[in-house]
Amino acid sequence: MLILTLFIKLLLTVLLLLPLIGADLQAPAELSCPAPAGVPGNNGLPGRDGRDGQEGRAGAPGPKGEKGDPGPKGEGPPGLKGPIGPEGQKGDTGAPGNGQMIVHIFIKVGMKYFVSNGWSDTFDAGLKICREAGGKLALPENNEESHTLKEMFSKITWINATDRKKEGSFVDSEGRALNFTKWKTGEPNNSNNEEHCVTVVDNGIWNDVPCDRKYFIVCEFNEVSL
Ligand SMILES: [Ca+2]
Ligand SMILES: [Ca+2]
Repeated sequence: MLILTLFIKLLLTVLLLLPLIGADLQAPAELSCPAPAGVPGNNGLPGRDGRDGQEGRAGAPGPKGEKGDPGPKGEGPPGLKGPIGPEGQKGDTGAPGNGQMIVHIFIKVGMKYFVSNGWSDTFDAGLKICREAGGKLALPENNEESHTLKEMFSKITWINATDRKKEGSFVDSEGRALNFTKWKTGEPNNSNNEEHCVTVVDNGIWNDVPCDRKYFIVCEFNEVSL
């Protein structure tokens, strides 16, 4: 009974004190007062990059680009051997060996003989052929000889005159000055600075031409050398 009495007293005490305790607990709320709205804060820092999205569809083809520079030269293996070509033209008659000369044309002009086998070759080949035959490349020394030399073939023929050592100063193969000349009008003109040997052309007149061309070769002999 005593315990029950104490319990009841305690309970009553708690009930009496409870409003006080609740008032204390609600006091802060009752003490707070409404504050004015604050100033908005600054924007925060940008967030981290998001993850890669899905691959998009292929775009339309771009415009045609400019033509590029040529590529480096290729070096492939050699090709197959081609077929045999057609037969070439008959070559010029060769010079006889051992200084012999097969004469096709033999003409005596004054004290001189013009001899030829009908060869066509370069100026230097003509000098060699005539020297090996015991004569020398023909050099007309008057109008009759010059005209005869041209008439032998009715075509261009070499004569023994050159200005290879000194431009414009024509001499024979032994360096002797010419005693007779019969230049065509406007010749010698040393065209393209490459004409250093002499031919007899139309009507026995002369023209300087490049020495490596091929014209008829006529050798001359005097009566003593025959
Ligand atoms: Ca010349
Ligand atoms: Ca000329």
